[in-house]
Amino acid sequence: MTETSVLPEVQEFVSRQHQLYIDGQWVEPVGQDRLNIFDPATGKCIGSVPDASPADVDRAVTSAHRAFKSGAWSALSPCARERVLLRLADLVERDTEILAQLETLEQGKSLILSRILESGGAQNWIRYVAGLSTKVTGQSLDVSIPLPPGARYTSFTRKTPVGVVAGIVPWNFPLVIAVWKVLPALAAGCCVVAKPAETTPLTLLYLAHLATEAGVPDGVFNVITGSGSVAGDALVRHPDIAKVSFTGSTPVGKHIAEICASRLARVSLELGGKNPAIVLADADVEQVVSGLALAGFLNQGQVCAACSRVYIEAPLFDKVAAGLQAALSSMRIGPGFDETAQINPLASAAHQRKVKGYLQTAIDNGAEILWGQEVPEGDGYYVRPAIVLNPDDSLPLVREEVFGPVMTLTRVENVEEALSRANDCRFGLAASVWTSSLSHAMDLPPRLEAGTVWVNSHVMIDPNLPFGGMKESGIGKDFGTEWLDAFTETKAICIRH
Ligand code: TAP
Repeated sequence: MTETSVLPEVQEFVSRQHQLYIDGQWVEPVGQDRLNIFDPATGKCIGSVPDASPADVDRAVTSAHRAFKSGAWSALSPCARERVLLRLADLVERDTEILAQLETLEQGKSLILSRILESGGAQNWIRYVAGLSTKVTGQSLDVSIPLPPGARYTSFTRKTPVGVVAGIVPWNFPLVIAVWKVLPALAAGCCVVAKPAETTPLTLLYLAHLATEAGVPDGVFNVITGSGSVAGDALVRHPDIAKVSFTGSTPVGKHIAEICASRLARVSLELGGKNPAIVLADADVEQVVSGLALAGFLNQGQVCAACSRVYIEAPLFDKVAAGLQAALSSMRIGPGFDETAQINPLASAAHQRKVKGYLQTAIDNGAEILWGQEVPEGDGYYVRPAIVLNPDDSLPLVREEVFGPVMTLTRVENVEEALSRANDCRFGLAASVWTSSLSHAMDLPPRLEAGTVWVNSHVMIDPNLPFGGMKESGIGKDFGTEWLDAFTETKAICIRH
């Protein structure tokens, strides 16, 4: 095993006495409570951040509200906003290795993945979103208003920023999802208070340092660290929050939706998934095996769009199962800083317990399981990856989001059986179809109940491809040009002349 050394800048940042980022300043929280951060590869405490109280949340929202009302950001020209955000992307690029290492230290994922999808992905998404600043457009509308007789009207719509946005971030991709929650709001002219997950706050705090350097005005972007049940809840309930942009689990998303409904605050919810793949008898087995091994075990399956259920037409079942077993056996397990390891620890001890619990229930029910390599000795949050063969559909790991390195393979007799079992699920985030037939590639995606459907691929996302769930996987879309709609109000203006 050869582990990449942690940069001195990363060590220094991790060990800082972190504060809250409010009104462009680093400020002490009202209380003394702190949240410890653990290295998932060792289980050791590596630092801490403030556990913000409702009073801290109020300070942050008040600062964002004041900045919004002042027009310091929303009244800047679109080009000026775009310039600041592009500068932020350049700074993320400058510090890309620091951000990648911070991510691996606090979240556990492979450093290679952190470089490509977190610090690399953040740059791409920030640049895409920066460009949206100059694409906020309304429409010109012809109207037929009959009164008073002879009156003429010119009508158009304008998109105006919705106000102060709460951006709430999960722990599976802490940096790039923070970018998804914060940056489009800024592009639309809103001000933001962001909250990271309590186990993975470091990269969002680092992004706040870069935002100051990029020239984001004071109060426009604030970060509070703290628990979901106290700081997150106070943020969502704050009367000056006009919009909540949330990525996380379905139960918390439903709870947030109820709070927002009580005062009609706007809300976008990017929630959990239980994403199926349908493998048809005419699929290319090699492509299926390499594609699904990545889609199921990338980031240890802690991916909202991960493929967790595979329905395979009978003639290919044994070949695909054997191929996936071989792929799994070849995946080395080790810490994220060991660049030769493909499977790394899960993000937290609590999550490790949860995933092991799903597997134990499957074992207790006699499920047939193909295992990956043994996990290393020690206190890291590792879970041995597993493929469960033909599980009973009533097992919790078939019906619920496991969010771990666990995939089920189920033999089906035909396309219709595959479709009906794939759709028999309360989630509807993503799905894939594996086939060499053009007609299946065209016919099946519209019949799958999922916000994104890939053909001969799975889990591939892009800033220009709208992404979001159907059913209990959420409300609203991230990405694409319609992203701006989530952070703007459409105002109709009608001028009589
Ligand atoms: P959650 O437990 O739902 O937590 C997400 C965020 O919400 C965290 O910052 C959490 O803070 C906060 N939170 C918890 N309770 C809250 C409350 N009552 N009010 C306000 N905020 C609250 O999700 P997670 O376990 O971090 O993330 C994994 C989930 O995210 C999975 O279900 C996954 O599918 C989903 N996800 C979805 C997508 C998309 S795009 N659909 C992308 C990534 C992840 P604490 O950390 O302090 O609890």
